[in-house]
Amino acid sequence: MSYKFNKIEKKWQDRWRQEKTFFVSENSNKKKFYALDMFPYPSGSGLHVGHPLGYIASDIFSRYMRLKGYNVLHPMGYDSFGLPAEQYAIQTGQHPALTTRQNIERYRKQLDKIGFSYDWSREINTSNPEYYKWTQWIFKQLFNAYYCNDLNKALPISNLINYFSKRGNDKINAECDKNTPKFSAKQWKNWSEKEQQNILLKYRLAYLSNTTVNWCQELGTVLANDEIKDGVSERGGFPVEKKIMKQWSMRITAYADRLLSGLSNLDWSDSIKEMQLNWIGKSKGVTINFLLENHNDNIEVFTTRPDTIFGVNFLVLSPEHHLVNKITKIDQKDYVDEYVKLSKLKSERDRQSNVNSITGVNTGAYAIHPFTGKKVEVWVGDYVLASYGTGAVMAVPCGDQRDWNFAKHFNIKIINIFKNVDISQKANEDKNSIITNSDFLDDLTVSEALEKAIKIIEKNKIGVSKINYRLRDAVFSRQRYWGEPFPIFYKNESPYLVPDSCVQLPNIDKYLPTDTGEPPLARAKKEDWNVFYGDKMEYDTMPGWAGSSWYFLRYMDPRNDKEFVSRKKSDYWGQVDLYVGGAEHAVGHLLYSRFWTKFLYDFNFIGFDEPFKKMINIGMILGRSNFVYRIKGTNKFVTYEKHKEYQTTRLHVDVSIVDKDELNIKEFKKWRIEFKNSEFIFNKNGKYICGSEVEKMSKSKFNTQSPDDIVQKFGSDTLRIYEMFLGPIEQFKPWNTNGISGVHNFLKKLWGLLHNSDGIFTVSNQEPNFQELKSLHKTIKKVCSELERYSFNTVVSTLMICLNELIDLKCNKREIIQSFIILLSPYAPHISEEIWEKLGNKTSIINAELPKFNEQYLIDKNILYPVSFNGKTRFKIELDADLNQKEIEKEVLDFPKTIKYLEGKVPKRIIVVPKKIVNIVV
Ligand code: ANZ
Repeated sequence: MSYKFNKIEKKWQDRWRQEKTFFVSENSNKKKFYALDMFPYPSGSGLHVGHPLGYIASDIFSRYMRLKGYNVLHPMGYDSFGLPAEQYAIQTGQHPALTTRQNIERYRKQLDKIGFSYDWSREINTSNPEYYKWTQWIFKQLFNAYYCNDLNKALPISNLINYFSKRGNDKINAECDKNTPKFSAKQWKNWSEKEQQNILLKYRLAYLSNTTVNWCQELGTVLANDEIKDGVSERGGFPVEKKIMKQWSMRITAYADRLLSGLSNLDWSDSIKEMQLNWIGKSKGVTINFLLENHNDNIEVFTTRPDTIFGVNFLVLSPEHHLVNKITKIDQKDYVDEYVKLSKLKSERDRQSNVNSITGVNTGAYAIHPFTGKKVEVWVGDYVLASYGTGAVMAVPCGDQRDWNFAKHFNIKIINIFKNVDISQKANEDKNSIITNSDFLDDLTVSEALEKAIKIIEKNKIGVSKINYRLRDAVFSRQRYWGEPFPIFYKNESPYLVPDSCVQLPNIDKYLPTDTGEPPLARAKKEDWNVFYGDKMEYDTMPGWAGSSWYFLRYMDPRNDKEFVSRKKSDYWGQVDLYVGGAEHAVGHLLYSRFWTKFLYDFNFIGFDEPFKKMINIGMILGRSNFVYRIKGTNKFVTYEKHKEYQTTRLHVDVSIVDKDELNIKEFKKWRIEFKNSEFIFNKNGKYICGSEVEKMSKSKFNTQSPDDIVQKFGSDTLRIYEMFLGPIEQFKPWNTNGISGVHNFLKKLWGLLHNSDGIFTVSNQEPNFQELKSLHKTIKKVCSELERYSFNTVVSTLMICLNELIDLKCNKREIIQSFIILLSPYAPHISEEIWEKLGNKTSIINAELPKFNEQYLIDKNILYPVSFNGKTRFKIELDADLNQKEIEKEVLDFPKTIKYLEGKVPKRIIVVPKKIVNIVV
């Protein structure tokens, strides 16, 4: 019987489903292990071979940990709110819930065919109200909380209300908006409900505030910075402008320090840690006050280099700074207004990266230098960001490149404070404009000078030391339909929490903004909402990262309708022990879920404050794309060899109609209606050869390979092994199927070893010999040590070597095969279950025990004897070191190669030098 993988795989997938083989429960006295994949967004195009790479790795590891005796939680679900389903709904009018459901079904079918050991009874889906009611619940907890800087944790907002009514906010050390006024208990009590609510919003961890956003009128929504390219929307190329809008935000900045310090305990790649570190961007510095000339206000700047204060030439305000309007002199007003207007059109990224196009304008106002008492000009420049520090800088051209560029551009005289001339090279070029002036810096190192500067500044009450973070509060509002509704209603323009458990997404007629520019949910009439309170419901929905910030907790207790997760279950499963997924979420999902975990920990809802202990970032599988070259303005295509002779446009062509780079012309004409009558310029062999390139595997590049085809042709065990065999899991690697038949042959050879020529399963019950045990134990040792360091690809070659050795030894002995199959089972679970059953086992191989490695078999007891004929060495033979002369002679004479070299002659003499050589004289 040949290896009928299709039949075997179906049989076991059915059996696993029927017997609920992968069901896990927390009622276990085994040690737990939690292996998690970054759950997919079920897109309309289904899975390609790149998607399951990480899933296969985590599945192998989960199965391995089960064999090691752990109780393993290995769940899967869907991150199913998001833009593609909504776009599709806008185009076709189909409800996104419907397309999402269809896509999920398709994904599930594809996943099921790959033989994953997921406990599907724990499946979750973020767009299901049963799930998102708990996302809303977490939002409510965040709304009802503030951050206490004394205890360094989140606390109930009711504590704060209590405190305000007793003592105002004078002594409270809590995170709050910059513009929070000081007030007394008496003031608090005299305020209206609305005024009190407004104050509380300045403290809540989920809060509503005026935020500067990138508004795109045509798309009717706010865009993230990375959705804007060169000042226009990436999608559609529409203008984007800065606009102040009321938006929900999350006060993640309160957690900045804990998000930083927590990194040190995580077993994550250095590059991801580094990205989080930079994103959080902790800077120690000072805020310094500059009095304005003839004005009551003063300008507060943030600097990390207070030691350079004697080098201040001028101050620069960001265009959005609240003083710009107030202090600008009449004759400068038109210029300043125009400048402020123009800078609104630029994204923050453009403002910071365009070092060559320096822009700015003088306000005509002056500030007073706190030490020298001299006048310094106040400028406006968009390289200063409103949202960082205080939105104002003291410009020190001889210390800071951007200030230097600014000064040079506007011809401002540069002060040099570095007495010993060590200033930037450019400054040296222009010595005439340099005035030397320093007080702090004489003979001190930078850190000594800094320390001294801070002391003097604080003593003179000119400024205070301050830690600043680059991290911003996270905008949590989207003007979209297909996301979680907020559990919020408005009364008298103040937001309040909906008391019921869930606000469901109402049905609406169109998934577009209203004519007046309100979000799609504003289309819902009162009766369309399942609950309705106050004057109106919140029309924004939550961003994509809401549901994914806590999903790993829901898997622990997915059907609990009383709590988001019971404390007992989250205590049992604890942190994710192994998290597998791409590196693209480094500062999004991975930061937000750390933040929510810390928050839930503060309120004692869970007992750990970091979600993912160990993480592996999988490298992308790249696709090989093919191209055709269309001669501009024609429907004629020229072969790759000649394309440079013409002006052409390069177009992706579906790799499935290309064979070894040769285009199938017939299929090409059928592929798209516009190519029906296309003409071709062929190469000298009359062929059309396509260009090629390795790039990201993607539907839009027509270079995807579906796992379904491979499963159909070779089976999923082959697919699983092959994906691992491609190379180290963390590396980017191109997909090619050249080696796949080699992997498939490996499984066929295994099948062949265990079936006789009549196709009957046969194993021997003989005791294994030393040689066989040595091969097995070497393999046990290597498979385990490689897996423990997540080297999934090298395990495959180890198993292949072992099988080849067993075949050479003609070993089909039960004891050896049984252990080998257990080692293989995480990679090739179907064939392993089949053989396991044939070996007479009654329960699934996942309940087997990992074979124990025995060092004794690796101690080399054997000797490799060179065997020569008439003094000429012909081959080597491995023999037990304990054999005596007679036994050695017999082993050598019986050996097939000896018989071959004797060519039927009888040896005249056999010389055996024990432990050295054998020489046969013929
Ligand atoms: C004077 C100075 C002298 C500065 C010098 C640097 C070097 P990090 O380390 O990133 O925190 N800065 C402050 N607020 C800013 C804003 N809103 N937009 C743009 N730049 C801003 O950088 C802090 C430094 O960046 C501050 O220290 C300030 O320039 C500038 F030799 O002040 B420094």
